[in-house]
Amino acid sequence: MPARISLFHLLLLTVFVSSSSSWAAAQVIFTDDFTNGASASWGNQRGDWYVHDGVYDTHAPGNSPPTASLVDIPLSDFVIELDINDVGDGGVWLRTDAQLQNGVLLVTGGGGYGGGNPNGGRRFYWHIVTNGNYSAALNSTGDIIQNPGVQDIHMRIEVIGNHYYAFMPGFLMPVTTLLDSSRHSGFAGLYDYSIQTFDNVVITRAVRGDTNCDGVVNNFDIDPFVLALTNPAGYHAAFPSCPTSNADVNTDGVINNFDIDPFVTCLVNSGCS
Ligand SMILES: [Ca+2]
Ligand SMILES: [Ca+2]
Ligand SMILES: [Ca+2]
Ligand SMILES: [Ca+2]
Repeated sequence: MPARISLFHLLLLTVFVSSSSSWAAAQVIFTDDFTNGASASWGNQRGDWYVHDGVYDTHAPGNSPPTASLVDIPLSDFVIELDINDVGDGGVWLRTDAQLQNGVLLVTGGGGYGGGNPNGGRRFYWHIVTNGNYSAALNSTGDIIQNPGVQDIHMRIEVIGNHYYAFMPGFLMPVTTLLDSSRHSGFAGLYDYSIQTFDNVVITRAVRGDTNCDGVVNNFDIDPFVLALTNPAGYHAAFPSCPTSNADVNTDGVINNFDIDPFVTCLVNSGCS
């Protein structure tokens, strides 16, 4: 079995690869808890964003066009985590251009406005924005927000390769995913069309192959990689702030034996190309 041979190669690598063990901080590149106003990195492109009570909100929520405040850091593969309080209609911009004409928009608390209440949405889905035009709602969940307009949620969105994953605590699998090859980089930000507010935004740069999230790819990543491959829940417990997609080295959306050979290639090259 080729996969077993490759695992054997991994074991050999643990013996033969000499590693420079440089500890780097996890690749967190942006945080804001809005304790002292909003970071100067927020662009406040649409909606008149402001901070009150330690959270980020709009004076002018809207969806035509959707409001936006983007973090001015270009991103390709990354994870954004955030708290959404009183979740209603709103969402998270991903890999959008600065003009908001091309990008991906994850809608949180969607599906409510059809009932006339932007605070009543219970679903998550995606839009792909192309030259200012919005796709239909893609890959919608069912009604998974139990108390829209009231409930506070935590979200973790992973963006790697052509794959977008939206996670919520309490769900083992992503609540919804998107496969799209139209965008490779861009900005991340927030969208608000309801009473919901945002807090505790953390953006982490994803590094393929860096399965222990110390910022480098070396043989200290071998054991975590094998753990991610064989025991995803155990991996997430051991490295809770690490993008699980770092182990999806061939970026096909799943972590399996087909990631082993690409991972070995990344190891011997001290990083993935
Ligand atoms: Ca806060
Ligand atoms: Ca709001
Ligand atoms: Ca590492
Ligand atoms: Ca894979």
